Amino acid sequence: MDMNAFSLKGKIAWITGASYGIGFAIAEAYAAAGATIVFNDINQELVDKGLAAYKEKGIEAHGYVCDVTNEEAVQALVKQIEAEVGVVDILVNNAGIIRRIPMIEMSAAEFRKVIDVDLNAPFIVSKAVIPSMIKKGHGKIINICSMMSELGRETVSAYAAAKGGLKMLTRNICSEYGEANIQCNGIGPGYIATPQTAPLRERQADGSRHPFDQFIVSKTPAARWGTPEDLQGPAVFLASDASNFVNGHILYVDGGILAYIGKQP
Ligand code: NAP
Ligand code: GCO
Repeated sequence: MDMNAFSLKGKIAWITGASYGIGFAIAEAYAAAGATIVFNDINQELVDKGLAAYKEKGIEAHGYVCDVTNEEAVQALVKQIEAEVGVVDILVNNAGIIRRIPMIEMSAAEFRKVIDVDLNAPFIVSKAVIPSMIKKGHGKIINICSMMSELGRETVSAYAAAKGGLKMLTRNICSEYGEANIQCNGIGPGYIATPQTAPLRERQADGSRHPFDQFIVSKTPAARWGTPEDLQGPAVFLASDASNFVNGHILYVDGGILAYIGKQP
């Protein structure tokens, strides 16, 4: 096998919401594999923070302010990226939010907001890049899904609904555009230590570990939280020619959570 199939040399990769966290780690890996990095985030402060962090790693990233829920802004940004950098070969729909609120206390507006960022935005951004991918003859779209694409738990009804929907959007993009040589796959991260999950790992007043932290470690065969770096290898694989016949698949990177019924108390 030609190991260059794993290379991303000459490719342009756009990772949404990638100033820090999982998106940043994926972008870092893509740059190491040879790709040119484009990212956006919701405000200038985050983009500047991201640009500085990429620079520190020796990566010349192209950073833009763009709210991925705003279709007009996304369409304009795609035109700008194509003019300033080139046609996007690899899109990672990473930007996401969570609201942990019991369902009967959650307003419809809060529910809609989560669906808007975590499900409608991947539709909006994918729709904006697919026409140029078709013209170019290839494209890779990677949607960042979740354990909640498969499982439920208290307080995350909107997030689970969105990430479950994102799994099916992934399969539908594969179904509609596979013939155009576009591969659309998902990555389902397990519990990853990032600012998004920091409240679930906060130390208790007495210095002991958060009960949810203990619960996740006991529920994960790997017996630890994941790190953003754990997602790098799978993300490079799904962006590279090495995965050209992998389509509509959700690759769970969860230390084994979905395989495991849990420890007997
Ligand atoms: P994060 O630390 O919260 O980063 C997400 C980024 O997206 C932030 O920079 C955020 O900006 C940005 N963003 C939010 N709304 C946006 C919008 N409308 N337009 C543009 N950017 C926007 O999250 P993460 O933990 O790295 O997670 C990244 C992705 O992985 C998310 O889709 C998340 O659901 C998913 N995921 C995370 C875990 C985990 O355990 N951490 C597990 C499974 C899946 P702000 O800082 O302003 O919010
Ligand atoms: C939660 C978590 C999750 C994770 C992740 C799991 O409150 O249960 O925040 O939903 O972030 O998406 O894969």
